[in-house]
Amino acid sequence: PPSTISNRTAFHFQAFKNWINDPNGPMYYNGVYHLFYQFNPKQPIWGNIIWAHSVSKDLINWKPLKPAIYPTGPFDINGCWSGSATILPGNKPAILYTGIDSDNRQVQNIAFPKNLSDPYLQDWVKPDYNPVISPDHGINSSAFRDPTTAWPGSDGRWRLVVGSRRDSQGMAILYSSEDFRTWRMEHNPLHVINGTGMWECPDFFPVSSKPFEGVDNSVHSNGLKHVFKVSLDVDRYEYYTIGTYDYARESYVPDGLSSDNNTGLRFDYGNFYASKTFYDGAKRRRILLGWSNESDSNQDDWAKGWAGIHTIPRALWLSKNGRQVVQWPVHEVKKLRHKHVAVYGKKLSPGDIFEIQGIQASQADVEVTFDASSSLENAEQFDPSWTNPQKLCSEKGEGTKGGVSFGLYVLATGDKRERTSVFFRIFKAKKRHVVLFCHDPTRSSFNSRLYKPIYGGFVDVEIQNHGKISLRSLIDHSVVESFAAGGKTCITSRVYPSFASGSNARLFAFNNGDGEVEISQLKAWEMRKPYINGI
Ligand code: DQQ
Repeated sequence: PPSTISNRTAFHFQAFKNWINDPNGPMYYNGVYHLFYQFNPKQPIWGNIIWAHSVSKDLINWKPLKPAIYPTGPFDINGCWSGSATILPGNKPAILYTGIDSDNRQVQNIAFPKNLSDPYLQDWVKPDYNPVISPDHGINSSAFRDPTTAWPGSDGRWRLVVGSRRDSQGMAILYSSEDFRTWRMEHNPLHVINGTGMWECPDFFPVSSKPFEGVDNSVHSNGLKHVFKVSLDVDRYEYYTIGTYDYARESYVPDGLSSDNNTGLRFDYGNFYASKTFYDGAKRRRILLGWSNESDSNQDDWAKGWAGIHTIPRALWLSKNGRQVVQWPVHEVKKLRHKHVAVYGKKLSPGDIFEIQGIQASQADVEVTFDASSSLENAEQFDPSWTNPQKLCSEKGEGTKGGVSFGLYVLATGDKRERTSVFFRIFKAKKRHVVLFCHDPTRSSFNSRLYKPIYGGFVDVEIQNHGKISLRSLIDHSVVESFAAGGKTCITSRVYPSFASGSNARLFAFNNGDGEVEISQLKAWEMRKPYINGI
């Protein structure tokens, strides 16, 4: 069976119809959250790209407005691609975005609100002096896009970076400006890495070590850590590092401390791309938005009439040990919770599958803490050569019995022939245990035309100290967004159940391991449907 209307998400951001991709220029301005996004007004496939525009008071309900930025001049006549917003002194927003010009070159353009007293900033004007940044100095004009939010450097001049590559060297080219109009390329890029290919949608921002808090892009202070993220066109995943912004040298220096030897961590180990953060001045937090592409076929997208969603906005901060960021859905999403069920102290013996009944589990928020302390001795030996968590999840997929392995079946049918597995597998290494977190959609649907990748990430916790691990999953018809260990490892998957939809979708907890595992606590809420872009 093809994916159908029943697979449409209910509380995730999406367009009324047609194609959406990257979140663009998110900002909080005078009491309103603005979100722009890459949109094809005509079809449910990529093309004819403009900036659609929605506004919100709570990041959950979204009012659609008319498109904000669309081709109007030689500097963007072939498309208006991704970019960012900066709020200039005097409380004046500016947008910088990539235009595809009349020669099909990628150039950077600026746009300003026409009328600052319009609370929704519906009309945007593009000055005649566009483009403001062109691919000069030997820059590859088909690999030059996605300007970041700007920040003031130590000399007071504005800085921003544009994603690019020179041959296979990925780079974030640095520009500076006195007046936000005339931009000069700095001799040294902010950051480069050989062999990584085109850097799309770079993001660079200071990060707070206080849980749930954020720091504005303009803040300078000693010891303040920065995050640098890119979306890699070569593998379609995003990678970030934590490091220091050297103001004097105008360069970013990664710490080299991240658990994976600095080759890059991931905000999300699943279907998540072209993300962007912004500083929310109202609640003093940094918020991350990402695009989650469809993983059904084009044929299915034409039948559905829509493609692409954004993930639930997440607050993002630095973990206690400073080695990674932590993410958590914004608290506003809890407004959608209503009817709920709870389970306490439920023991799962090896092979047990336990149904959590009483809510409609196709549109739900589940928070669970598992206690595996009595089972840790059963953990399989970890082989240090297992450095690829995604591969490990595939090799030890959801059907693999033994060791320590437990989790949830979400979007499952009563007979469990359809199910998406969200699970942990715990291994014993030399000094500590290793926690692997996986999404396995292998059995998620009877539709044979789906892309069903298994995703995985390691979770940086000391489970041997207490045996407990928490999991939260936001389940919304065709998306499962999971947060392990309070948001240390996140995975998003798109799944299209043929039968486990609407009131037929069930929720189970399972134990595939050799020892007992307890559900210390589980709460599952049905979620209400907010108003999103007309639906
Ligand atoms: N999407 C935009 C580009 C960006 C890519 C085009 C990333 O600006 O590099 O729709 O998904």
